[in-house]
Amino acid sequence: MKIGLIGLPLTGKTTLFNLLTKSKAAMGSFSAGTGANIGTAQVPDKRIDFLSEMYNPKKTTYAQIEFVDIAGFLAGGEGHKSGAGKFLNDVRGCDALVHVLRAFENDDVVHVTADLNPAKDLDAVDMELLFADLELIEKRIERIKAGKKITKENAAEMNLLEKCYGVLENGSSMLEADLTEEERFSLKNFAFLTEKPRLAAVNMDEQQFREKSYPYKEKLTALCREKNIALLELCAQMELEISELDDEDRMAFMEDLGLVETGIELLARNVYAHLGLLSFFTVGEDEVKAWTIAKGLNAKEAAGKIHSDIERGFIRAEVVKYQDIAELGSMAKVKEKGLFRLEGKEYTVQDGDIVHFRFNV
Ligand SMILES: Nc1nc2c(ncn2[C@@H]2O[C@H](COP(=O)(O)OP(=O)(O)OP(=O)(O)O)[C@@H](O)[C@H]2O)c(=O)[nH]1
Ligand SMILES: [Mg+2]
Repeated sequence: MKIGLIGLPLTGKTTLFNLLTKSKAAMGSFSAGTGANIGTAQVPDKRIDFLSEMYNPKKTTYAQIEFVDIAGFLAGGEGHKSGAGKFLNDVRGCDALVHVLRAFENDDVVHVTADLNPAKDLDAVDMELLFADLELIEKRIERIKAGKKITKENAAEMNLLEKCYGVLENGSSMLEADLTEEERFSLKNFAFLTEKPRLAAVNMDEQQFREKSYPYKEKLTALCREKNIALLELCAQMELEISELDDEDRMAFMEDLGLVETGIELLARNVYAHLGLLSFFTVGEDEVKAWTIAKGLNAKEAAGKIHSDIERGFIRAEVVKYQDIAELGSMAKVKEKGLFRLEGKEYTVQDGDIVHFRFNV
Protein backbone atom coordinates (compact mmCIF):
# COMPACT_ATOMS: atom_id res chain seq x y z
CA MET A 1 0.00 0.00 0.00
CA LYS A 2 1.61 3.15 -1.26
CA ILE A 3 0.00 6.39 -0.18
CA GLY A 4 0.88 9.69 -1.79
CA LEU A 5 0.82 12.96 0.13
CA ILE A 6 -0.28 15.62 -2.31
CA GLY A 7 -1.26 19.25 -2.21
CA LEU A 8 -0.28 22.80 -3.05
CA PRO A 9 3.25 23.93 -2.13
CA LEU A 10 4.03 24.55 1.53
CA THR A 11 0.99 22.94 3.07
CA GLY A 12 3.02 20.74 5.43
CA LYS A 13 3.32 17.52 3.40
CA THR A 14 6.97 16.93 4.23
CA THR A 15 6.34 17.83 7.86
CA LEU A 16 3.59 15.21 7.97
CA PHE A 17 5.76 12.73 6.07
CA ASN A 18 8.57 13.14 8.62
CA LEU A 19 6.11 12.64 11.43
CA LEU A 20 4.60 9.49 9.92
CA THR A 21 7.79 7.81 8.76
CA LYS A 22 10.21 9.22 11.35
CA SER A 23 12.27 10.63 8.48
CA LYS A 24 14.33 13.77 8.30
CA ALA A 25 13.48 15.12 4.86
CA ALA A 26 14.13 18.83 4.33
CA MET A 27 11.13 21.03 5.13
CA GLY A 28 10.22 24.60 4.55
CA SER A 29 11.44 25.26 1.04
CA PHE A 30 9.61 24.93 -2.25
CA SER A 31 10.12 21.41 -3.51
CA ALA A 32 8.16 21.89 -6.75
CA GLY A 33 9.64 19.85 -9.58
CA THR A 34 11.93 17.79 -7.34
CA GLY A 35 11.75 14.08 -6.64
CA ALA A 36 9.44 12.59 -4.05
CA ASN A 37 10.53 11.37 -0.61
CA ILE A 38 9.64 7.78 0.11
CA GLY A 39 9.41 6.19 3.55
CA THR A 40 7.56 3.52 5.48
CA ALA A 41 5.49 3.83 8.61
CA GLN A 42 4.72 1.04 11.02
CA VAL A 43 1.03 0.79 11.75
CA PRO A 44 0.58 0.74 15.52
CA ASP A 45 -1.72 -2.10 16.55
CA LYS A 46 -2.51 -2.99 20.16
CA ARG A 47 -3.52 -6.45 19.03
CA ILE A 48 -0.01 -7.13 17.78
CA ASP A 49 1.40 -5.79 21.06
CA PHE A 50 -0.81 -8.23 22.94
CA LEU A 51 -0.04 -11.24 20.73
CA SER A 52 3.66 -10.48 20.83
CA GLU A 53 3.58 -10.47 24.61
CA MET A 54 1.70 -13.74 24.60
CA TYR A 55 3.90 -15.64 22.12
CA ASN A 56 7.17 -13.91 22.90
CA PRO A 57 8.34 -14.46 19.30
CA LYS A 58 11.82 -13.86 17.90
CA LYS A 59 10.33 -11.24 15.63
CA THR A 60 7.29 -8.98 15.76
CA THR A 61 6.14 -7.42 12.52
CA TYR A 62 3.57 -4.65 12.36
CA ALA A 63 1.71 -3.76 9.19
CA GLN A 64 3.44 -1.13 7.12
CA ILE A 65 2.25 1.71 4.97
CA GLU A 66 4.54 3.28 2.43
CA PHE A 67 4.21 7.06 2.17
CA VAL A 68 5.32 9.08 -0.82
CA ASP A 69 5.85 12.77 -0.10
CA ILE A 70 5.19 14.36 -3.46
CA ALA A 71 6.47 17.82 -4.32
CA GLY A 72 3.91 20.59 -3.97
CA PHE A 73 2.07 21.50 -7.08
CA LEU A 74 0.85 24.92 -8.08
CA ALA A 75 -1.86 24.78 -10.71
CA GLY A 76 -1.26 27.19 -13.54
CA GLY A 77 1.75 28.58 -11.75
CA GLU A 78 5.20 29.20 -13.05
CA GLY A 79 6.80 26.22 -14.73
CA HIS A 80 3.36 24.65 -14.88
CA LYS A 81 4.09 22.25 -17.71
CA SER A 82 7.37 20.81 -16.51
CA GLY A 83 6.21 20.66 -12.90
CA ALA A 84 2.93 19.05 -13.83
CA GLY A 85 4.52 16.07 -15.56
CA LYS A 86 6.63 15.13 -12.55
CA PHE A 87 3.82 15.72 -10.11
CA LEU A 88 1.31 13.69 -12.08
CA ASN A 89 3.77 10.84 -12.59
CA ASP A 90 4.47 10.58 -8.90
CA VAL A 91 0.73 10.63 -8.18
CA ARG A 92 0.11 7.91 -10.76
CA GLY A 93 2.40 5.50 -8.94
CA CYS A 94 0.36 5.63 -5.70
CA ASP A 95 -2.50 3.35 -4.62
CA ALA A 96 -4.24 6.07 -2.65
CA LEU A 97 -3.81 9.75 -1.85
CA VAL A 98 -3.89 12.00 1.18
CA HIS A 99 -4.55 15.58 0.18
CA VAL A 100 -2.79 17.86 2.70
CA LEU A 101 -4.52 21.24 3.03
CA ARG A 102 -3.09 24.27 4.74
CA ALA A 103 -5.10 25.97 7.44
CA PHE A 104 -2.17 27.02 9.66
CA GLU A 105 -1.22 30.66 9.95
CA ASN A 106 2.52 31.21 9.76
CA ASP A 107 3.89 34.52 8.55
CA ASP A 108 7.25 32.92 7.87
CA VAL A 109 5.79 30.54 5.34
CA VAL A 110 4.66 31.90 1.98
CA HIS A 111 1.07 31.25 1.16
CA VAL A 112 0.83 30.42 -2.51
CA THR A 113 -2.75 31.42 -3.18
CA ALA A 114 -4.59 34.67 -2.57
CA ASP A 115 -6.15 33.73 0.74
CA LEU A 116 -6.11 30.90 3.24
CA ASN A 117 -8.93 28.76 1.95
CA PRO A 118 -8.45 25.00 2.19
CA ALA A 119 -11.76 24.32 0.44
CA LYS A 120 -10.64 26.25 -2.62
CA ASP A 121 -7.26 24.53 -2.51
CA LEU A 122 -8.88 21.11 -2.44
CA ASP A 123 -10.80 21.97 -5.58
CA ALA A 124 -7.74 23.42 -7.31
CA VAL A 125 -5.67 20.25 -7.01
CA ASP A 126 -8.68 18.06 -7.80
CA MET A 127 -9.10 20.02 -11.02
CA GLU A 128 -5.54 19.26 -11.96
CA LEU A 129 -6.07 15.52 -11.49
CA LEU A 130 -9.29 15.72 -13.45
CA PHE A 131 -7.65 17.56 -16.35
CA ALA A 132 -4.90 14.97 -16.47
CA ASP A 133 -7.49 12.19 -16.81
CA LEU A 134 -9.39 14.10 -19.49
CA GLU A 135 -6.17 14.58 -21.43
CA LEU A 136 -5.37 10.89 -21.20
CA ILE A 137 -8.77 10.00 -22.62
CA GLU A 138 -8.53 12.58 -25.40
CA LYS A 139 -5.16 11.25 -26.48
CA ARG A 140 -6.36 7.66 -26.56
CA ILE A 141 -9.46 8.54 -28.56
CA GLU A 142 -7.35 10.51 -31.01
CA ARG A 143 -5.01 7.57 -31.44
CA ILE A 144 -7.87 5.18 -32.10
CA LYS A 145 -9.39 7.56 -34.63
CA ALA A 146 -6.03 8.00 -36.35
CA GLY A 147 -5.68 4.24 -36.82
CA LYS A 148 -6.22 2.66 -40.24
CA LYS A 149 -9.21 0.67 -39.23
CA ILE A 150 -11.45 0.96 -36.22
CA THR A 151 -12.05 -2.58 -34.96
CA LYS A 152 -15.05 -3.67 -32.97
CA GLU A 153 -12.90 -3.65 -29.81
CA ASN A 154 -11.69 -0.14 -30.59
CA ALA A 155 -15.24 1.05 -31.05
CA ALA A 156 -16.29 -0.44 -27.72
CA GLU A 157 -13.30 1.11 -25.98
CA MET A 158 -14.06 4.48 -27.52
CA ASN A 159 -17.65 4.24 -26.39
CA LEU A 160 -16.58 3.55 -22.86
CA LEU A 161 -13.98 6.31 -22.90
CA GLU A 162 -16.54 8.80 -24.14
CA LYS A 163 -18.82 7.84 -21.29
CA CYS A 164 -15.94 8.44 -18.83
CA TYR A 165 -15.15 11.73 -20.50
CA GLY A 166 -18.71 12.87 -19.86
CA VAL A 167 -18.43 11.95 -16.19
CA LEU A 168 -15.21 13.91 -15.78
CA GLU A 169 -16.52 16.85 -17.74
CA ASN A 170 -19.32 17.09 -15.21
CA GLY A 171 -16.73 17.46 -12.48
CA SER A 172 -17.11 13.95 -11.06
CA SER A 173 -14.20 11.60 -10.54
CA MET A 174 -13.56 8.24 -12.17
CA LEU A 175 -14.18 6.74 -8.75
CA GLU A 176 -17.76 8.05 -8.96
CA ALA A 177 -18.32 6.89 -12.54
CA ASP A 178 -21.08 4.32 -12.83
CA LEU A 179 -19.13 1.47 -14.43
CA THR A 180 -19.40 -2.30 -14.32
CA GLU A 181 -16.58 -4.32 -12.82
CA GLU A 182 -15.56 -5.45 -16.29
CA GLU A 183 -15.51 -1.91 -17.61
CA ARG A 184 -13.33 -0.81 -14.73
CA PHE A 185 -11.01 -3.72 -15.29
CA SER A 186 -10.66 -2.92 -18.97
CA LEU A 187 -9.57 0.63 -18.08
CA LYS A 188 -7.05 -0.48 -15.47
CA ASN A 189 -3.99 0.34 -17.54
CA PHE A 190 -4.96 4.00 -17.77
CA ALA A 191 -4.33 4.31 -14.01
CA PHE A 192 -6.67 7.29 -13.81
CA LEU A 193 -5.71 9.78 -11.13
CA THR A 194 -9.27 10.51 -10.08
CA GLU A 195 -9.89 6.80 -9.57
CA LYS A 196 -7.51 6.69 -6.61
CA PRO A 197 -9.21 6.54 -3.24
CA ARG A 198 -8.26 9.50 -1.09
CA LEU A 199 -8.58 11.33 2.17
CA ALA A 200 -8.22 15.01 2.99
CA ALA A 201 -6.07 16.13 5.92
CA VAL A 202 -6.32 19.70 7.09
CA ASN A 203 -3.12 20.93 8.72
CA MET A 204 -3.81 23.40 11.52
CA ASP A 205 -1.68 25.50 13.82
CA GLU A 206 -1.77 25.02 17.56
CA GLN A 207 -4.35 27.69 18.26
CA GLN A 208 -6.68 26.40 15.57
CA PHE A 209 -6.22 22.90 16.89
CA ARG A 210 -7.12 23.93 20.43
CA GLU A 211 -10.13 25.92 19.24
CA LYS A 212 -11.13 23.22 16.73
CA SER A 213 -11.64 25.99 14.23
CA TYR A 214 -9.95 27.32 11.12
CA PRO A 215 -10.93 29.48 8.12
CA TYR A 216 -13.59 27.98 5.85
CA LYS A 217 -14.06 24.95 8.08
CA GLU A 218 -17.77 24.64 7.28
CA LYS A 219 -17.16 25.03 3.60
CA LEU A 220 -14.43 22.40 3.59
CA THR A 221 -16.51 19.99 5.65
CA ALA A 222 -19.43 20.35 3.25
CA LEU A 223 -17.18 19.97 0.21
CA CYS A 224 -15.62 16.77 1.55
CA ARG A 225 -19.06 15.39 2.28
CA GLU A 226 -20.14 16.23 -1.25
CA LYS A 227 -17.03 14.59 -2.70
CA ASN A 228 -17.48 11.68 -0.32
CA ILE A 229 -13.99 11.88 1.16
CA ALA A 230 -13.04 11.67 4.81
CA LEU A 231 -11.63 14.84 6.38
CA LEU A 232 -8.96 14.45 9.06
CA GLU A 233 -7.76 17.26 11.27
CA LEU A 234 -4.17 17.36 12.39
CA CYS A 235 -1.38 19.63 13.47
CA ALA A 236 1.72 18.28 11.80
CA GLN A 237 4.40 20.66 13.02
CA MET A 238 3.34 20.64 16.63
CA GLU A 239 3.06 16.88 16.64
CA LEU A 240 6.45 16.50 15.01
CA GLU A 241 7.95 18.60 17.78
CA ILE A 242 6.16 16.58 20.45
CA SER A 243 7.22 13.29 18.88
CA GLU A 244 10.83 14.10 19.65
CA LEU A 245 10.19 14.26 23.40
CA ASP A 246 10.54 11.31 25.75
CA ASP A 247 7.43 9.23 26.46
CA GLU A 248 6.38 10.94 29.67
CA ASP A 249 6.62 14.50 28.32
CA ARG A 250 4.99 13.46 25.09
CA MET A 251 1.99 12.00 26.90
CA ALA A 252 1.66 15.15 28.99
CA PHE A 253 1.76 17.40 25.92
CA MET A 254 -0.69 15.24 24.03
CA GLU A 255 -3.09 15.33 26.93
CA ASP A 256 -2.76 19.07 27.27
CA LEU A 257 -3.59 19.54 23.60
CA GLY A 258 -6.45 17.08 23.67
CA LEU A 259 -4.62 14.91 21.17
CA VAL A 260 -6.08 11.44 21.67
CA GLU A 261 -4.08 9.60 19.04
CA THR A 262 -0.85 10.16 17.15
CA GLY A 263 -0.71 11.17 13.51
CA ILE A 264 0.08 7.67 12.33
CA GLU A 265 -2.73 6.20 14.44
CA LEU A 266 -5.18 8.70 12.95
CA LEU A 267 -3.95 8.17 9.39
CA ALA A 268 -3.76 4.37 9.61
CA ARG A 269 -7.21 4.07 11.19
CA ASN A 270 -8.75 6.14 8.43
CA VAL A 271 -6.77 4.51 5.66
CA TYR A 272 -8.02 1.07 6.76
CA ALA A 273 -11.60 2.24 7.24
CA HIS A 274 -11.96 4.27 4.08
CA LEU A 275 -9.83 2.26 1.69
CA GLY A 276 -11.48 -1.03 2.57
CA LEU A 277 -8.55 -2.78 4.23
CA LEU A 278 -8.28 -5.17 7.14
CA SER A 279 -5.55 -6.90 9.15
CA PHE A 280 -5.22 -10.58 9.87
CA PHE A 281 -2.47 -12.10 11.95
CA THR A 282 -0.13 -15.05 11.90
CA VAL A 283 1.37 -16.09 15.22
CA GLY A 284 4.06 -18.44 16.48
CA GLU A 285 7.32 -18.60 18.36
CA ASP A 286 9.25 -17.36 15.34
CA GLU A 287 7.10 -14.43 14.40
CA VAL A 288 3.92 -12.55 15.21
CA LYS A 289 2.91 -10.64 12.15
CA ALA A 290 0.11 -8.41 10.84
CA TRP A 291 -0.93 -8.74 7.20
CA THR A 292 -2.92 -6.10 5.38
CA ILE A 293 -5.41 -7.19 2.73
CA ALA A 294 -8.46 -5.81 0.99
CA LYS A 295 -11.79 -6.60 2.64
CA GLY A 296 -13.63 -9.43 0.97
CA LEU A 297 -10.69 -11.68 0.12
CA ASN A 298 -11.24 -15.36 0.80
CA ALA A 299 -8.88 -17.60 2.75
CA LYS A 300 -7.09 -18.90 -0.33
CA GLU A 301 -6.51 -15.39 -1.70
CA ALA A 302 -5.30 -14.21 1.70
CA ALA A 303 -2.88 -17.15 1.78
CA GLY A 304 -1.50 -15.89 -1.52
CA LYS A 305 -0.51 -12.64 0.16
CA ILE A 306 1.87 -14.62 2.33
CA HIS A 307 3.24 -16.89 -0.38
CA SER A 308 2.01 -18.12 -3.75
CA ASP A 309 2.88 -21.71 -2.68
CA ILE A 310 0.49 -21.46 0.26
CA GLU A 311 -2.27 -20.32 -2.07
CA ARG A 312 -1.51 -23.00 -4.63
CA GLY A 313 -1.36 -25.81 -2.11
CA PHE A 314 -4.12 -24.49 0.13
CA ILE A 315 -5.86 -27.18 2.16
CA ARG A 316 -7.63 -25.26 4.90
CA ALA A 317 -7.33 -22.36 7.29
CA GLU A 318 -7.39 -22.69 11.06
CA VAL A 319 -8.99 -19.54 12.37
CA VAL A 320 -9.27 -17.99 15.80
CA LYS A 321 -10.71 -14.57 16.54
CA TYR A 322 -8.32 -12.13 18.17
CA GLN A 323 -11.13 -11.04 20.47
CA ASP A 324 -11.56 -14.58 21.78
CA ILE A 325 -7.89 -15.12 22.51
CA ALA A 326 -7.64 -11.69 24.13
CA GLU A 327 -10.61 -12.48 26.38
CA LEU A 328 -9.71 -16.07 27.24
CA GLY A 329 -5.98 -15.54 27.51
CA SER A 330 -4.64 -18.62 25.72
CA MET A 331 -5.02 -20.73 22.60
CA ALA A 332 -5.69 -23.78 24.78
CA LYS A 333 -8.74 -22.11 26.36
CA VAL A 334 -9.99 -21.00 22.95
CA LYS A 335 -9.85 -24.61 21.75
CA GLU A 336 -11.52 -25.85 24.92
CA LYS A 337 -14.45 -23.52 24.29
CA GLY A 338 -14.76 -24.74 20.72
CA LEU A 339 -13.89 -21.34 19.28
CA PHE A 340 -11.17 -22.74 17.06
CA ARG A 341 -12.54 -23.12 13.54
CA LEU A 342 -11.50 -24.93 10.40
CA GLU A 343 -12.38 -22.97 7.28
CA GLY A 344 -12.27 -23.80 3.60
CA LYS A 345 -10.93 -21.69 0.78
CA GLU A 346 -14.19 -19.79 0.32
CA TYR A 347 -14.15 -18.41 3.87
CA THR A 348 -14.04 -14.60 3.84
CA VAL A 349 -11.19 -13.46 6.08
CA GLN A 350 -12.29 -11.03 8.80
CA ASP A 351 -10.44 -8.19 10.50
CA GLY A 352 -8.64 -9.57 13.57
CA ASP A 353 -8.55 -13.20 12.43
CA ILE A 354 -5.55 -15.18 13.62
CA VAL A 355 -4.96 -17.63 10.81
CA HIS A 356 -2.83 -20.70 10.37
CA PHE A 357 -2.82 -22.01 6.82
CA ARG A 358 -2.50 -25.73 6.11
CA PHE A 359 -1.07 -26.35 2.69
CA ASN A 360 0.66 -28.96 0.61
CA VAL A 361 2.87 -28.37 -2.42
N1 LIG B 1 2.75 27.02 12.09
C1 LIG B 1 2.82 25.90 11.40
N2 LIG B 1 3.73 25.78 10.44
C2 LIG B 1 3.78 24.63 9.74
C3 LIG B 1 2.90 23.56 10.00
N3 LIG B 1 3.17 22.54 9.15
C4 LIG B 1 4.19 22.96 8.40
N4 LIG B 1 4.58 24.22 8.75
C5 LIG B 1 5.68 24.98 8.18
O1 LIG B 1 5.44 25.17 6.82
C6 LIG B 1 6.64 25.07 6.09
C7 LIG B 1 6.48 24.14 4.95
O2 LIG B 1 6.36 22.85 5.41
P1 LIG B 1 6.69 21.60 4.52
O3 LIG B 1 6.31 20.40 5.29
O4 LIG B 1 8.04 21.66 3.96
O5 LIG B 1 5.63 21.83 3.34
P2 LIG B 1 5.43 21.00 1.99
O6 LIG B 1 3.98 20.88 1.78
O7 LIG B 1 6.21 19.75 2.05
O8 LIG B 1 6.05 21.99 0.92
P3 LIG B 1 6.43 21.64 -0.61
O9 LIG B 1 7.18 20.35 -0.56
O10 LIG B 1 7.24 22.77 -1.11
O11 LIG B 1 5.16 21.53 -1.31
C8 LIG B 1 7.72 24.66 7.07
O12 LIG B 1 8.49 25.80 7.41
C9 LIG B 1 6.95 24.16 8.25
O13 LIG B 1 7.65 24.41 9.45
C10 LIG B 1 1.93 23.72 11.04
O14 LIG B 1 1.13 22.83 11.33
N5 LIG B 1 1.93 24.91 11.70
MG1 LIG C 1 7.70 19.00 0.77
